[in-house]
Amino acid sequence: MSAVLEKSVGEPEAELTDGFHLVIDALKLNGIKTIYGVPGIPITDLGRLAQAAGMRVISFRHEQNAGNAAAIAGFLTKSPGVCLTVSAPGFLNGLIALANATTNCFPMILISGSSEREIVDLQQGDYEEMDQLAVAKTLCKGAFRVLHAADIGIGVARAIRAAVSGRPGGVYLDLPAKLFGQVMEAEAGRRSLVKVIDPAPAQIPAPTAVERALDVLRGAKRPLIILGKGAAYAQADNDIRALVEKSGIPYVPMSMAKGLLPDTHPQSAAAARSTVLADSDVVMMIGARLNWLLSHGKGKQWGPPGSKKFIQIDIEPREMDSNVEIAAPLVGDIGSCVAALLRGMGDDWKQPPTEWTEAIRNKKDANIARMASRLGKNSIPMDYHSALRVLRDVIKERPDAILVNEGANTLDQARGVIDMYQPRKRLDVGTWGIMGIGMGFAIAAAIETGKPVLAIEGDSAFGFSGMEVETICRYNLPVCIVVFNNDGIYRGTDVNLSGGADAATTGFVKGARYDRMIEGFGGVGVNATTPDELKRAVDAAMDSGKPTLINAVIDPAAGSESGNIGNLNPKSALTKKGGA
Ligand code: ADP
Ligand code: TZD
Ligand code: MG
Repeated sequence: MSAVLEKSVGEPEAELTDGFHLVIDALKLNGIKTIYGVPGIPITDLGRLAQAAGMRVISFRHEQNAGNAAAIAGFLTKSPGVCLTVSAPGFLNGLIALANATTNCFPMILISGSSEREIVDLQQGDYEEMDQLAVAKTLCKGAFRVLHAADIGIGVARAIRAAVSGRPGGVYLDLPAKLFGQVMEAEAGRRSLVKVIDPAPAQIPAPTAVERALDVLRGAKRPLIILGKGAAYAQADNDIRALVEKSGIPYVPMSMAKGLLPDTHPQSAAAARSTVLADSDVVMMIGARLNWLLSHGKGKQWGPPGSKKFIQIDIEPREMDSNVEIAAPLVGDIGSCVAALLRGMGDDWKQPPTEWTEAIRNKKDANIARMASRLGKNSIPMDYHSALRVLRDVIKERPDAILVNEGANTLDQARGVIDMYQPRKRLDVGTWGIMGIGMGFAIAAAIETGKPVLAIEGDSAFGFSGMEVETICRYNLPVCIVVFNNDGIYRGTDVNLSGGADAATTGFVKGARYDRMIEGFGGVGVNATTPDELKRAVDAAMDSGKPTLINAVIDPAAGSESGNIGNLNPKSALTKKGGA
C-alpha cells in the first residue's frame, strides 16, 4: 500500500506511505482485524482504506453503539476493541462507551480524528473544535496524541499495551487531521511500526501470598467463592473449574460470570445467594470487586460484622482493602493465581464440612422449587416469568448462543431465570447498570464469534440503541432481539400526578409495535402475545439466523420500580401514591 513519487528524471523512485496507511498497517501488524465506527471528517478515508486493506469495518448509526461494540469485543477476545470516530461530537458520543469500558475493565481503544492543533489551542473556532485529549484523560486508563506520521507505530503500540496490560481498560488515541496526509518513505514507515510483544504479560503471584490464601482457605468452615467478570475475561476456564471442583467450595457467579461453570453445576450456590453471603466465614473473590453490586462487602447482607475473612484475587493491587480488610490479597493475573492455588492445594485437600454444603443444598432446592412454580404459569398477557421461561428453554437448547440483556425488570428477572452453560455468553449492563449497550454488544458478539445472539431488551433499554437494527440488517447478522414491551420504564401503568394531558414520566406509547421498526430495513418482525407465539418466533430466528425483532407484549402492571434495586431509588415522603 504505497504510492510512488515521481522524482526528476534519472533519480530513483522512492516508495511512499502516509498517515492513513501507517495507522492501518500498525493495527493490522498487531492483529486487530475489526474497526467499529462512524465515518466523517477527518477519518472517512481511514475507514474506507482499512476496508480496502482487508479489515472488517463496521459502520454504525451512532458512535456510542460503535464504542460499546468495541468494548465488548475487547471483553470477548482479550484484545483491544477499536472504535473510530470523527472529532468533537463524534468523539464525545464514543467517550461514554470508553468510560464504561474502563469502569468494567474491558480493553478498548477509541481512535478519534481531531481538528487542527494550532487553531484548537488558540480557540479560534475550528470545525468541530475541541481539546479532545484533555477531555478524555480523566475518563480512561491512558490517552495519547500522535503528531508525526513517524510516531504512529509507537502511538498504536502504547495504546494497545495500555489497554490490555494490568487491569484492562479504555485508551484514547488522538489523531489530528493533518497527520493522515503526512507522507514519508514507505521503508522508513515500515521500520517505524511496532509489533507489541507480550502485551499483557503474566503477573505471577508471590509464593507467600499464595500460601497465605491457602492457609485462610484451609481454616474455613463455611467457605464461598465469588466469580466475577474478571474471571470470565481471563479465559482460564479449565483451571477455574478445576479449582472450584477440587476445593469442593460452593460458588456464586456475578452476572457476567454466569456460565463460566454451567449454572446447573451442583456447587453453584446462586439460588441460595443471600444465605451464602450472610453465613459464609471465608469468601474468595476471583475477578470480582466488592462494589455496590456486592453491598461493598459489609452490612446486613453479609451477616454480623467481623464474621468473615476475604481472600481476593485481582491483577490490580489497589483494589485490595477498597471496601473492607482483605485477609489474603492475591495480586496477579487470574490464570497464574488459580494455577498456583491448584498446585498448592496438593492431593490431600479437605472439602468443606457437609453441614455447610447440605445447608446450601436445602436452601437452593427450596428456592428452585418456588421459582419453578412461578415459571410454570402460562400467563396471558405475559408476565416476566412466563416470557422468560420460553427464553430460558431457548438458551438451554442452544448453549453456545450469546445472550445480551438490559433493562430493569427485564434485566433482573432474566438474570435469575436464564441458566447459562458456557463462559462469556452473558453480556449485560455491567458495573454501571448502563442502558444502551444492547445493540452495540449484540452486533460485536455476532461479528466476533459468529454465533447466534439473543438480545433481551426492556422497551426503554432498547430505545437507547434501537436505530442499530438497521446496522444489524445491513450486515445481515444472526441477531434476534426480544423487546419486553410493558409500555414503559419499570411499568406502563404510572399516571401523570398533575392530572394533565402529558404522559406519565415513565410511560411510553401504549401498545407500541417495535417489530415494525425492523421490517422497514428488511428484517423479520413478529408481535408475540403468548408464550407459544414467543417460542415459535425465537426458535425460527435462532435457526434461520435472520435479523429478527420480536415485540413481546408484557403486562404493563407486571414490573416493579427499579427492578431488584428499588432500595437505591430515593422516594419523596411527601407524595401520596397515585395523586399529587
Ligand atoms: P463483577 O462486576 O463481575 O463483580 P468487576 O468488574 O467488579 O466484576 O471486577 C472485575 C475485576 O477483575 C477487576 O477488579 C479487575 O481488575 C479484575 N481483572 C480483570 N482481568 C483480570 C485478570 N486477567 N487477572 C486478574 N484480575 C483481573
Ligand atoms: N440512563 C442510562 C444511560 N442508564 C440508566 N441505567 C438509566 C438511564 C436509568 N434506567 C435504569 O436504571 S433501568 C431503565 C432506565 C431508564 C429502563 C427500565 O425500563 P425497561 O425495563 O423498559 O428497559 P423494564 O422491564 O420495564 O423494567
Ligand atoms: Mg419496560
